[in-house]
Amino acid sequence: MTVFRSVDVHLLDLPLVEPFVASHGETLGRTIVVMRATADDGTVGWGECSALPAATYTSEFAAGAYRSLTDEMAAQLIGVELHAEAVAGLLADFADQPMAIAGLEMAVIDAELKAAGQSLAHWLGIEAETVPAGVSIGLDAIDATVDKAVALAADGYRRLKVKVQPGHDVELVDGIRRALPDIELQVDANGAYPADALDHVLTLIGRGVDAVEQPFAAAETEAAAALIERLDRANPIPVVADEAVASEAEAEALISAGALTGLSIKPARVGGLIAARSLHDLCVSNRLAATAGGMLETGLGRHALAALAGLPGFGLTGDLSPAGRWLAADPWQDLDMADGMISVPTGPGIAPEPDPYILDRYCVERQRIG
Ligand code: OSB
Ligand code: MG
Repeated sequence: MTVFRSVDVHLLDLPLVEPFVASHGETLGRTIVVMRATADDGTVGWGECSALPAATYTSEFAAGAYRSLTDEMAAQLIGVELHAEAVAGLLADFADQPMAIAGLEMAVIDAELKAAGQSLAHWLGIEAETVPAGVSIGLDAIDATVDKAVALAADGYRRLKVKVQPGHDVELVDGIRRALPDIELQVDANGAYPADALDHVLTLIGRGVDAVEQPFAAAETEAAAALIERLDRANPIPVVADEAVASEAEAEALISAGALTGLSIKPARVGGLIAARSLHDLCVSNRLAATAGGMLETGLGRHALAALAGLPGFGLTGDLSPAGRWLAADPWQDLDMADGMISVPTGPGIAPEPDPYILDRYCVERQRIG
């Protein structure tokens, strides 16, 4: 049990290496919330709320999460006997803000682990020392995207996840397949295809796609189920849900409807690392392909993701690139990548302490609660 005396919430504005473009919108800079929780005994834990700068992917966004965390949520953690497993329950009134909850829970987990001198990987029972590196590629002109795919494959990435949308798909997959016939290739539409585009999605898959992520909007359960049924005969690649699943209950409903055969597990989207671990277990017991999903995190969030991805049920390579794939500046140390593999972090807590100068330089607002 830990009692926290303060939470320092920071709103950062970090520069990106290149814009991140998906069918839901464009991210030009990485506004992101991080928080430091300080326990009565002086132990410190860091958490990240990975909500994007704008409410494009889900309804949460960084500046809104900052307000919510500083106005109400962080105060719930102060002065009470607490352990990480209790955080989600304590914040049940804020269940519509899973990314903000995930940030506070991460800070509590980090503090507990640092106090015990344990790594997140140890806490999760991870045996793997490395996990395969995968990388996401945003929407861009076809030629430029194919060039990027070739360059990233040369950097060692084992899997490419390329963003697609209607009119920006078959030619792109053909181009990548011509250049890289053997690479593990996933497409992610962020729900951009209308339900009646089923035949077109099947055509796209037939060009050499190994997994398809969220082809239809989150609510289009029947379209996803129809796609899975049609694939059964032809080429049963995983149909991976991302936006459609924020909780175990939603995952179970889609499993019953035959509407998912894979799941992108993002700790932020599902309310934290503990919920992410439960969803991983659900995937294992239902024989679903699981993949560790990224959210353009800082090195802190990427450290957490790299440990999580070491769980044995993650059979599909995740969005597991170093934070520097997207961020041009980052207060946290980055992941180590060599020969297409990412090292599972083994230091105490989730990640080493951030660089205070870089944190200061890119911090646009901060507030101490408690
Ligand atoms: O749809 O998977 C997505 C990033 C932010 C929001 C949604 C998505 C993504 C990615 C992962 O594609 C990119 C990454 O973190 O490397
Ligand atoms: Mg996705």
